[in-house]
Amino acid sequence: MSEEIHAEGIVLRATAGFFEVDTDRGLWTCKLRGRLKKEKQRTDLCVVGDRVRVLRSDEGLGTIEEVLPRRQVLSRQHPAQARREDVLVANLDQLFAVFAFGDPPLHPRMLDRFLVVAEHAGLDAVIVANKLDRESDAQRAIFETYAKLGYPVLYTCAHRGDGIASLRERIDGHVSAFAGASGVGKSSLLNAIDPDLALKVGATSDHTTKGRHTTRVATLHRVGEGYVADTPGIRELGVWELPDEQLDACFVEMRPFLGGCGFRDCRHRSEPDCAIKRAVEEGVISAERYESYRRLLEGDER
Ligand SMILES: Nc1nc2c(ncn2[C@@H]2O[C@H](COP(=O)(O)OP(=O)(O)OP(=O)(O)O)[C@@H](O)[C@H]2O)c(=O)[nH]1
Ligand SMILES: [Mg+2]
Ligand SMILES: [Zn+2]
Repeated sequence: MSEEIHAEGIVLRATAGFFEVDTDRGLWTCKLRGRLKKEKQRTDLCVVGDRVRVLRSDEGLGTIEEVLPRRQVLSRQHPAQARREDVLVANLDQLFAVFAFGDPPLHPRMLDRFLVVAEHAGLDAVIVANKLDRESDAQRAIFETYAKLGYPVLYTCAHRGDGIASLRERIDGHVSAFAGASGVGKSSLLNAIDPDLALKVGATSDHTTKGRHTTRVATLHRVGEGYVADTPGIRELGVWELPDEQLDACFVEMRPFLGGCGFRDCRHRSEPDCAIKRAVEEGVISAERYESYRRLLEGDER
């Protein structure tokens, strides 16, 4: 006697045509319904983060009957085809930009890049300052400048447990991505919240493998009451598709000055009567942040 069970869930993992779906009835392995597959020959038909309706009979494989509309997607340019993009993860609402005291070095330019990605993608950005046990005044001063811009900054120590409860609180109820250089402690932080995750720590910090581009697939982890994407290639994410004229608005402190320049299409480089450059000269906008803006505009870091 075969019983059919309907459920709704979220795709945690997608590999070779199989999808791991976290449903209200448990974790199911599913395939896409044939009709869905035929609709379009696309690889982004169903991706990690998608909300789906699934059907399962007995203990067998589930079938994804329907992919619900996406609220948001984070994509990256396909390395081989400049005009194609891969959807990496759908329905994110939060980006954690994870940095550390001590090692690896804190690059404000990289932090600004993550913040621009988040602003452009409409994600809430949260800055995590990990390895609090190695705190230095100079680095704390850098993090504090971002707190002053209005970004939440969480000071954490994955080893001692500082800030882990607040981090968990921010994760609950959201679908988030963790972005940050290798070695900042992303996996350590997630393990500190939920030791059952048992994520590998210190595994990829081997610098000899750094140049090799392993195209891992994005995976969502259930963490606390939320989901966190372990997102490969976040460095390549998002900014490439950002038109020049939208870049200034991705810097929160520039927003009040937009529209105040002499030229309507001012890019705030060397144009006369530029409200942004004036604000930089007056110290209202930091020279560091302006430098990040310039570099992203010139495409050096896009
Ligand atoms: N001192 C100190 N070390 C930490 C802390 N958190 C993590 N580490 C160490 O930092 C190293 C890297 O931690 P991971 O959690 O693997 O870092 P990751 O960001 O996941 O790195 P990738 O997976 O390579 O991107 C490990 O040796 C951790 O033990 C911390 O709060 N304080
Ligand atoms: Mg890791
Ligand atoms: Zn201007």
